[in-house]
Amino acid sequence: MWTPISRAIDEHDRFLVTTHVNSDGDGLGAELGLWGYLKSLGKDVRIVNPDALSERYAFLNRDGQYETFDPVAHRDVLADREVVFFLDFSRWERLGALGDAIRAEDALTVCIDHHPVDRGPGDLNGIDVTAAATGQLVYELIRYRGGVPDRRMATGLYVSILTDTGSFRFSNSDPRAHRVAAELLDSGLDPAILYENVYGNWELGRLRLLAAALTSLRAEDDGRILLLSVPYRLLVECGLPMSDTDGFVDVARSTRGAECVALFVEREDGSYKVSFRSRGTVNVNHVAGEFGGGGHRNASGATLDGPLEAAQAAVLAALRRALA
Ligand SMILES: [Mn+2]
Repeated sequence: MWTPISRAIDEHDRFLVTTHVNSDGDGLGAELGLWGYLKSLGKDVRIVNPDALSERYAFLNRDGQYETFDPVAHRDVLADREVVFFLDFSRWERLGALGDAIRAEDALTVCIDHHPVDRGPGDLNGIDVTAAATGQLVYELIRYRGGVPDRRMATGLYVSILTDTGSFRFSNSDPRAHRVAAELLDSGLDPAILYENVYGNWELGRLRLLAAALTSLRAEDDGRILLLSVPYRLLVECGLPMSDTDGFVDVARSTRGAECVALFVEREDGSYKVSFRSRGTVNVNHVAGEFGGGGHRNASGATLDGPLEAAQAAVLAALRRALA
């Protein structure tokens, strides 16, 4: 899988690295790892993302390397890139307007991802659905090429695995993920400090958002299905981006007897970003697919139109079918 991608690294000098909208710890961490590695080879590399870095992950941005796409400011940068790396997503739509700007140029596209997809979006695709995180795949690519991540790269790659395994609690926390994490710690990282940076650094407003989400709880079918919601006006009141609701769905999922959970977060336009979680063999990747979304078997997402009542009714019906 790595041979053609490795060759593309050798044969080119100007790279762009990007991840999906609503960037998460895996996408951002994988970017930091790959960015650092390409720089260590003397390459010209930029990270340009479709939206701004969440305050939560500011600790990854010590070198100010994360740029937010601006169609005017980045026109020349995009025009002279030879290779664009897509990290942690497999659908062009997940790039928003940045996707159109990349399509308008003729750079080679390389996708590295672990989401299930029929056909990868890149000219080259390094897709492995058995990998716990995209950052783990970036690590394996670096090792394949004989490289060893330095502490800065290792920080990103460790955060990728930490966040996509739910702090080594999900079923993807397999021996391979643990082995890679252990090798990353060998570069001198302190796992307690990284954990504090990611999970011990909540703003007070985020606690208020969680409180609102929990207050909105609807328990259906004897608690086998849990629905939660966060209204847009509350995000505005708390001054926090939608990404600060990441993880709320996992809080609900820890309830005994809960087999599927759906969190509805309202966007400015009145549509809802819905995050799904399930246990065991209940497949919420299929459920998200019914609404044009996707993800993994036990964690997925989709967008639905409002109002909330109608969106929840549609999702409830789909979850009941998935449970049946
Ligand atoms: Mn991921």
